[in-house]
Amino acid sequence: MQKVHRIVLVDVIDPHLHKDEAIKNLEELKSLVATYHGIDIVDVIQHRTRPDKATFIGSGKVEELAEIVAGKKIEIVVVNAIVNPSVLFNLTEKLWIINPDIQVWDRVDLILNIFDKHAQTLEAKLQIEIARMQHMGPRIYGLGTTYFSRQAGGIGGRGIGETNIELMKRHWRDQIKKKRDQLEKISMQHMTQLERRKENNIQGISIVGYTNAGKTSLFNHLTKKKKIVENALFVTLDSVTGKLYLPTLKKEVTISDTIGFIKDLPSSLINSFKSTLMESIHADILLHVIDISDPKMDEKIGIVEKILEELKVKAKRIIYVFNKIDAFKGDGKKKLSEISNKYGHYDPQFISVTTDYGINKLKEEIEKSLDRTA
Ligand SMILES: Nc1nc2c(ncn2[C@@H]2O[C@H](COP(=O)(O)OP(=O)(O)OP(=O)(O)O)[C@@H](O)[C@H]2O)c(=O)[nH]1
Ligand SMILES: [Mg+2]
Repeated sequence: MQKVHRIVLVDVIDPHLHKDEAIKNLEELKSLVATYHGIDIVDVIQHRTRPDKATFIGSGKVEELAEIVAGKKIEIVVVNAIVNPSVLFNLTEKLWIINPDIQVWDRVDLILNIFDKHAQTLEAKLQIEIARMQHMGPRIYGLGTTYFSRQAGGIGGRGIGETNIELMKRHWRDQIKKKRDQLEKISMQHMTQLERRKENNIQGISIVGYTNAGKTSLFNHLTKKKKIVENALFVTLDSVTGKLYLPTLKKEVTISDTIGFIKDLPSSLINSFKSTLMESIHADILLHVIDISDPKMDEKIGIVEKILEELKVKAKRIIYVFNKIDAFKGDGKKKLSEISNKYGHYDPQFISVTTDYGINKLKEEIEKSLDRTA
């Protein structure tokens, strides 16, 4: 049995927002916590126009948080934002007295820790280590600055503290460079493979989309592979390529499944995953898989579109694949017309991997697209 972590979620919300709405906003963070095998014991939500500069929540709320940490044996505090490293440090300092092992994370820390648990290949592991080092670096220098300036103050000079921080930074940079060089070698192998396929005129399709949309389910269905599918976030971290035979075109193409996207991914994290995402960046066609039963569908489409733009994908065509239509509840006609208005130029397809609905039509659409882009 995996250890279950006792977690408190901390959020600051607009004073005008209703409590129910605030809780809804925390839903994705709660799914992330569950994926990490955590139990969200309590939520500490504060209404204020903007987060406190030093501790995210105000000092009264910090007291409340400290009592919860003590009373409920909390191990991890997760702040629902990406915050300045000093904020996490200040909060940790206030909670240390209660639990010397307390960890205070932001959203990115939580995501990185999930990645860490799910990573299987050397490539994924290296990418996570680099992302983690980049994310943690400033926090450690921050800690160093506080620590060393106190120390230096005590012995009457600033020089020692600064030199030590410089040394630490240099060591950190060297470590990151070593990992980058290792990753570069793996990326080069990918690139060579891709180029070989191009030379042999083998076209490539790549499945992308928000996490938990059903990408791996679709990939398994099309390739008859058995990659892990789970109702959790970031189940897939690596890129896997399979083959798809297209009967009308009488040819085989490659199809790849990869890591899902989520909101608030810092660019540095996306950049570290470029090696895994290489198949998607260079694919001829992208299948953007979307969970049509998700109330936040439009927002999530927007987030994926933005990340694809950041990645500078070269695909000649993007097909929007609306999955899970079996689970859609509501006015279907209205939804269809909204989709065709908003996303009509992406040849929307409607499928359910679970019931097999629309899969043949999707394959025909893929054939048409490939025929045009060949
Ligand atoms: N109702 C319904 N559920 C589906 C359908 N397709 C996939 N799912 C479920 O959606 C969940 C996520 O599926 P995955 O295929 O793992 O999703 P993913 O996009 O690969 O997720 P990550 O790799 O974690 O980003 C699983 O519980 C699937 O069983 C569908 O057509 N209908
Ligand atoms: Mg997956």
